[in-house]
Amino acid sequence: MARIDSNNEIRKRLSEYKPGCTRNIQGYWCRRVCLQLYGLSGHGKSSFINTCLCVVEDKEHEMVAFSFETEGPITLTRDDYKLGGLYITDNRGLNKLHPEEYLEMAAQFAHLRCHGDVEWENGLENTFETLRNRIDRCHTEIIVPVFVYSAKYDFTKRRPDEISPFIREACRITGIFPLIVLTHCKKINTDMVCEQFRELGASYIMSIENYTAKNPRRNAETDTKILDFLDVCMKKADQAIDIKQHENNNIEFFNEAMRQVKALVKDKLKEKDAKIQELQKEIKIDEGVYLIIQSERAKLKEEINSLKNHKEK
Ligand SMILES: Nc1nc2c(ncn2[C@@H]2O[C@H](COP(=O)(O)OP(=O)(O)O)[C@@H](O)[C@H]2O)c(=O)[nH]1
Ligand SMILES: [Mg+2]
Repeated sequence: MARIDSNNEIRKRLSEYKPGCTRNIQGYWCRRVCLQLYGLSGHGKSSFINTCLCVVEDKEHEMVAFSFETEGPITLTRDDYKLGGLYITDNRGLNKLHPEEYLEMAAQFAHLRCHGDVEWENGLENTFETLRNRIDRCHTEIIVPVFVYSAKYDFTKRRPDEISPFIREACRITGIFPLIVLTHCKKINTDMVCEQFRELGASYIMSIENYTAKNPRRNAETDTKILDFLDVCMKKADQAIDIKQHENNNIEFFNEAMRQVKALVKDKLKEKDAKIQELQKEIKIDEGVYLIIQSERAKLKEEINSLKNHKEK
């Protein structure tokens, strides 16, 4: 009974939540707190959103954010969902924890991505326009990074090294150490995975079994975990709002923006170099043909001259 009261208390706090309110610092710069989920594709990000939505709204499970059984990335758009006064965003899943995904992740955490289409605009002009339009976000939004990892996947020797930069970078950009959500935990002992994440520096790790189409029935344990998690998110966000009010967010924004532009320019230069090499090859071929024609012409000339001489004799 006490727990139900406490769950309803958290639901009420969530519905009334305004950035900064848990520290009595409302009216400050931040107008929006967004929990940004990230992690490998198929690890349960969309399902986690659906789980949070039905728990916060205290209703039956529904597939609001699309979730599929698949190997490839399915979430191609970044959509916001409201959890009371918080927002939660479903990002495109990472595929292989490759460096190019690392750059994309950094852009998302640095307020550089619009919602909707995930693809980075092509062309420098569009990129600059996007940056100009996004600058206001770094003054009005706090991002709480949430790393989602399925406990059914082995945390092999390589995994911590692969994941570590994604955790550290999200922390550096947002100022908040990512909260870890372990999914698929029903039949799995998560002690080892938790330990590995702790070694990477995580202090908040939650293990849950998402509500899904196959497992839609809500239970008190999962509901409580989700609400406790969201309670922690409100507190972490307000702590960051408090700290960041004295910081100049422009510098972080521009540093990240410049890093993105540099990467884009480097890519474009690579493309141009490849094209130049291709054209040079074609020119060489043309030069070869020209030399053959010249030599054939010279031979013909010689033959004509010798014929002429022969005739004159
Ligand atoms: N058993 C179980 N299945 C899950 C859990 N979370 C997600 N799934 C399933 O895993 C698949 C991929 O989940 P999805 O939420 O689309 O992953 P995303 O790519 O990270 O958004 C779907 O078939 C889900 O139903 C969980 O905690 N337990
Ligand atoms: Mg998804």
